[in-house]
Amino acid sequence: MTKRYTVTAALPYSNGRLHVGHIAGCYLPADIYVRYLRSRGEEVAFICGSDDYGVPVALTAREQGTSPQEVVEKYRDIQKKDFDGLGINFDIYSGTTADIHTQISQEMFLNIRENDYLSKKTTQQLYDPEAEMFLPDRYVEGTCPYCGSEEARGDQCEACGKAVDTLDLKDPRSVVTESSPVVRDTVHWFFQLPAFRDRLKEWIQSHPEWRDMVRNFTLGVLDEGLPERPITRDLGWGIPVPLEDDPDAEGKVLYVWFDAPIGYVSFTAQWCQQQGGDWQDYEQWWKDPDTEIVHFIGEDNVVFHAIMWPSMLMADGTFELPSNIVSNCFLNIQFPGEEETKMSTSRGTAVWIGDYLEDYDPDPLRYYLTMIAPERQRTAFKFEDLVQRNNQELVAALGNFFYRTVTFTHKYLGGEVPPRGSLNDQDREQLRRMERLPDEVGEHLDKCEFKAGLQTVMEAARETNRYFDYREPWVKRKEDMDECGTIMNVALNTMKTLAVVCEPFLPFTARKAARMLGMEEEFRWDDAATPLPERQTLGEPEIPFEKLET
Ligand code: B3M
Ligand code: ZN
Repeated sequence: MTKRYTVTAALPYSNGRLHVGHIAGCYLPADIYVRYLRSRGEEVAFICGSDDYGVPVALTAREQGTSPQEVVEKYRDIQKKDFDGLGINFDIYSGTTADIHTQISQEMFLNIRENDYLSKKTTQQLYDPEAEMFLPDRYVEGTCPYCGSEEARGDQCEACGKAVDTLDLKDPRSVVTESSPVVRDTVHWFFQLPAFRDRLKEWIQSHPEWRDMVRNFTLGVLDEGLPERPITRDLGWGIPVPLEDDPDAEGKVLYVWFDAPIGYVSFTAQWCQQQGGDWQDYEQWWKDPDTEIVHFIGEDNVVFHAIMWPSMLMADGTFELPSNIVSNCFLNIQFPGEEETKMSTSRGTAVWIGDYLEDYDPDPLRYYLTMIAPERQRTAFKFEDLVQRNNQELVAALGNFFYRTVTFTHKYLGGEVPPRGSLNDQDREQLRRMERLPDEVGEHLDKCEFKAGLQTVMEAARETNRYFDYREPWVKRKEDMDECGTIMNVALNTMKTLAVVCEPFLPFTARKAARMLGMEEEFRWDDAATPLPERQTLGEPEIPFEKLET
C-alpha cells in the first residue's frame, strides 16, 4: 500500500545566497528523504519556496537601496538555481508573495479569529522617532534577556534559540539609525498561544521517535509557560490584516512567522493547480489523517514549527498536525589554521553554493554534508576534509569499483552482463549482503538517520571491494572464463544494488551507474537486489568521481 507524504523544507528568506550551512540544515536531508520515499513507491509532495515578507527582506532592500519586491525576485532565482544545481528538486518552489498565499493566509487569520483565539489589544512597541517608524522584530537588536548575548535580534536570540519580545531586549538599538528607540502605544492582534499548551505537550509526548533536540527543546519551552503572541506588525511589507471595517487594522500586516508556514499549504495548493487540478485539492495533503506531514527545518526554527505552527493549525481546527519535525543543529565552519566559528552571511564566513558549483560536482558536497550532518550536535565544515573524504572514500570505495567493474566487462566480456553460472560461497555471501542492504539502509532512512544510512552504504561498498579483490577476476580471466563471468555477474549486480541505495544521497552518481549498467527503468528500492537481465548491454564507462584538490 502506498502512502501519501507531504514533505516540506523551511522557506529561506529571499534576501541572500545559500551557503553549505543552509543545505546541511534542512534541504539536503529533506531531499534524501523524498528520494527514498519515491524509490519506495510512495506518493510525495515536496514543497518549498521563498519567505518573502518580514523584516529581513525589508532590511536588505533598505541596505541595497532597492524595493523588497526586487530583492525577492533576485534572490529567489539565485536560490532556486543553487537547489537545482545540487539536485534538490522540489515539486514546487514558489514564494510567499504569490496571490494564493495572501488569500490562504488571510483566510487562516480569519478562521482563527472566528474561533476566538485572537484578541485585539493596545500594546507597547519600540519606535524610532528619527526614522519615524515602529521597530518590529529584527529592526531592533540588543542584549538577550535569557542568555545575555549582546547580539540578540528583536524576534529571536540566535545564541540560545529563544523567541524574544522586542520590549524585553536590554539596551535596544534601532537597526535603521543606531539610536535608542522609545516606547509607544499601538494596536495589535494577539494569538492565544497559552490555550494550546496542554495539547502541544500531549502531542509531543506522543512522538518519542522525534529527535531529542526537537523534543527536549520544545518540552523545555512548554514547561516555562507560553505567552500570548502578537501576530501583526506595523510594517509596510507584508500581508495586510484582512479587516477592512476595522480602522485599527490600517497599516498593519501579518507577522512574517504567521504567514510563512502557511506557505507550505498555499504552495501545495498552487502545485495542485499547476498539475491541472483544483487548488482545493491541497486538502488531501494537509487534512487527511492518512497523510504524513514531515517538516525539515534548521535549529533556529524549532520554536516556530513545534509550538507556534501546530497551535495555529489547532486554532484553525481543520488541519492535521505534522507527524515529524526533523531538525539539524547548526553547522559551523573552520578555515585552515583558524578556530571553528559560526557560519555567518554578514561576516562572510561561509562557503556559498553558487561558488562551490562553479568548480565542483554536487555529489561530493552532498556526500560530505551527510557524513558530517549535525544531526545531534553542531559539527564543522572543513573544505580540506571534503576533499580528503571525496578522495579516500567516494573515489576509493565507490567510484573505483563502479569504473573497474564496467571497464573490465567491456574489455573482456563483450560489454554485457555475463550469465551467473555457478556461485561459490563468497559469491553467495556477497549476493546475500546485497539482498540485506536495502532493508538495512531503509531502516535508518525511515528514522531520518541519514548519516547512519550513508555509512551503511559505504561500509557495504568497502566490503564489496574486499570481495572483488579476493575473487580476482583479472586472474580468473586467464584460467576460467566462466568463473570470471560469474564474478562479474555478481559485481555488476552489486553495482546495481549500490546504485539504488545510494541514489537518495548521491543522485548524480546513481544516474551514471544506471547508465553504465544499461538500466532504463526508474530506481526502485524494492528491486534493488533483483538481478540484471543476463546479456543486458552495458553503457559506456564514466568516471563517477574525480579526485579533488583544495
Ligand atoms: N525564513 C527562517 C530562516 O530562514 C525562515 C523559515 C521559515 S519556514 C516557514 O531562518
Ligand atoms: Zn539568548
